[in-house]
Amino acid sequence: LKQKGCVVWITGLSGSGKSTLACTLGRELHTRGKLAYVLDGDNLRHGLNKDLGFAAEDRAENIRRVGEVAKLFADAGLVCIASFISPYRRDRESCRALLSDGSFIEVFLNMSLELCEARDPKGLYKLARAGKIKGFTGIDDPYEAPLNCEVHHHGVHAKCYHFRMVKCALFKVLM
Ligand code: GGZ
Repeated sequence: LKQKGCVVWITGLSGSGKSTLACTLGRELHTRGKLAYVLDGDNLRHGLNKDLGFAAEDRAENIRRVGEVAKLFADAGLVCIASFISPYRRDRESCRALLSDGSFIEVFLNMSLELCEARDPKGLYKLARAGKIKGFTGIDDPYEAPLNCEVHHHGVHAKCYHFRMVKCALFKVLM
């Protein structure tokens, strides 16, 4: 196996399209013969991280564990695509520090809160506005945007931007 592993780290608000992009990217890589694996809330927060909630220290621990697992996948030669809100800059930087230079590709889906809230695919923003979910990212919990990410995408609407994003990310992955 001659594949060099890396981590593609997708960050952004809830509803910014992280999971869709992660999934598309994973499929694109498979068609190109690259081994890839997606880590997201669905396979982490229901298993390894099911003891964690959304308080700041829980999110930090969530991201710390994800970073360590992503590093293991990268060591094994896979492209590990991690799709988490990961709202705190410091936590993302700690994950970056686990990887060698060039092996951590941070992708920021910069979709405005207004658009994410308008989409509200799971109705969570509505619940957060009604005070039924406390500490929701973007509403009453902060999101710290990356300062130096490898890929920065200004989202307008979720459907049509993925291809360009995927190609951009892929280019860096395949270099
Ligand atoms: C943010 C929350 C919260 C709170 C539940 N804040 O749109 P989703 O549903 O599928 O994505 C969100 C997911 C976030 O999990 P992460 O592991 O990515 O978060 S973090 O990186 O901050 O640890 C949302 C749902 O969980 N969710 N409560 N309070 N998102």
